[in-house]
Amino acid sequence: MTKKIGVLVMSYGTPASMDQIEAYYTHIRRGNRPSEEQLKELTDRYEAIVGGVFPLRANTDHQAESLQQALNKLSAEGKADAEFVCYQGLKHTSPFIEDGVEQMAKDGIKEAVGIVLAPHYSIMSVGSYIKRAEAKAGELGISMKFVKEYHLNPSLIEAISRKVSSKLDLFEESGAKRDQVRVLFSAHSLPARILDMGDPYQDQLLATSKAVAEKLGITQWQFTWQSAGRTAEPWLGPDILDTLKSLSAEQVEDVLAAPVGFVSDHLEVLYDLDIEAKAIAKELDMRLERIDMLNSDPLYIQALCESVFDVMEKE
Ligand code: FEC
Repeated sequence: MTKKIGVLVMSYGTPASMDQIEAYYTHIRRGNRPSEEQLKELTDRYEAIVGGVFPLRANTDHQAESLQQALNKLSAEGKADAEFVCYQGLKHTSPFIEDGVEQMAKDGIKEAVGIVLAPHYSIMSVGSYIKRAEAKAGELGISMKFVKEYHLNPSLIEAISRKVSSKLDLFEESGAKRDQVRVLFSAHSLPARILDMGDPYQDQLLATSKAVAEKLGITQWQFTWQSAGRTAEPWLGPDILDTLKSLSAEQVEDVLAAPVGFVSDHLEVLYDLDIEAKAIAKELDMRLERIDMLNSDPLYIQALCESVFDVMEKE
């Protein structure tokens, strides 16, 4: 009988409906309920992007289904002697990471691989997903391996490069010079103290950005942060809104945002970039476009498959 390998596909998670926003936000805040004002602000942001639909949920569902299909196709072609079953484990909402591991145990899975739908490792992001999954798997006797990062996987770099290139084409078609478009790679900011901890997050993001820029021969690029939390401690900067102001002062007119730290359409892209950053760009009389997100792009799914097989082959 072919053995079954569980694949725990971990992602940030999004509320299931508007009335779940408070519980979701409370979980992000480690059990502290948000004030009425904070809750209203977040609810307004969700309403502004999609009027009550949460795109991250459908995207994660589709990514997990596509990954399962692709892994089993490769397995049937001889890449492995196993049947892969994907389980979702979300960071801040149901099914939680622990629920995903528990479901694997109920289904009799003894061996599993965990992968996060975020290519760059930080102890505060991917590290925390892995810690939770590892603890639950240990408790339930599942042997688990984890993909820690895949920020330089060639299929990932190719997938992002194609997205960047097709938006540069769009600038060109409307008369802008390709090499005068400033490409702004971005990712979710984290508290600046991660740098003192020797965290690889910033270096990995810069490495992805550099690899894409080199592949496409882009010289006019820089990296900036976005979506910083509203807490008293300093977060990594500069923030994209400040970067746009600096670029305007440099007389840059055409900007392409490439949020390489994210893989799906969701709030931090559809609101923070498409609404908030675009409003600032408009005030500055600047054209700001954004690359399409990877979502279930076959090359991204290939990058996930390759990362799963790589980690399985490691002792
Ligand atoms: O579409 C959606 O519903 C969810 C979009 C979403 C994604 C996402 C990814 C990351 N986050 C990361 C770090 C932090 C830290 C805090 C924090 C707070 C929030 C809040 C919302 C939110 N995040 Fe998020 N994040 C998304 C959404 N995030 C909503 C709460 C309100 C706000 O501040 O805007 C601060 C928590 C704290 O108070 O301690 C830190 C990182 C990622 C990318 C990696 C990953 O996907 O795991 C890092 C998507």
